[in-house]
Amino acid sequence: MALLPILCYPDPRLNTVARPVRAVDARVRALAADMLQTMYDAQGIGLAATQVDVHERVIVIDVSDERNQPLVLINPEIIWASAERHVSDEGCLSVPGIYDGVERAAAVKVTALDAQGESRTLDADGTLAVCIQHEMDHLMGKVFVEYLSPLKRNRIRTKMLKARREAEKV
Ligand code: K2U
Ligand code: ZN
Repeated sequence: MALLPILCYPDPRLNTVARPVRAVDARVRALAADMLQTMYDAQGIGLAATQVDVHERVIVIDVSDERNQPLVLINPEIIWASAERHVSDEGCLSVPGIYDGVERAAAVKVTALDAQGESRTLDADGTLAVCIQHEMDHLMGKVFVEYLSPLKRNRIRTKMLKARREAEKV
């Protein structure tokens, strides 16, 4: 397995729309394993393939306290979302250090293929529902800062670009 570099906002590659996975094979399973290792290493609870510059519909998630219940969602589709919506504080491994409120459906029903290529249906609420919607946005090329005001988004963009310049100096 390998740690994969995570793209940082405002990298334009984060705005790429991911294509469906054609076959759940050894390559896709290796990608999911590398994504899980990368997510755990970064103390995240989710990661989309888009964030590691692989533009295929693969998401990994682990919302367990023990960090031992990994979910691999391949070609995920939300087939139902509750009318009830909640605002929760979100962060993103591609926008380090930035957290802000985002409104999303309180609960979702998702179908996806698992790492063995089997079709699964998942009912999610709470943090899992938020994470799934956050990661599915990534697969559509959307970063959570796009839900914020233009003023907030521009301040975040400036901060991220400054941090990138500082890192390049080292
Ligand atoms: O897409 C990601 O970067 C993964 C997010 C998933 C997530 C975001 C908001 C709400 C629920 C889940 C992060 O792994 S979770 C929060 C976080 C952000 C930065 C650094 C560490 C953890
Ligand atoms: Zn994210």
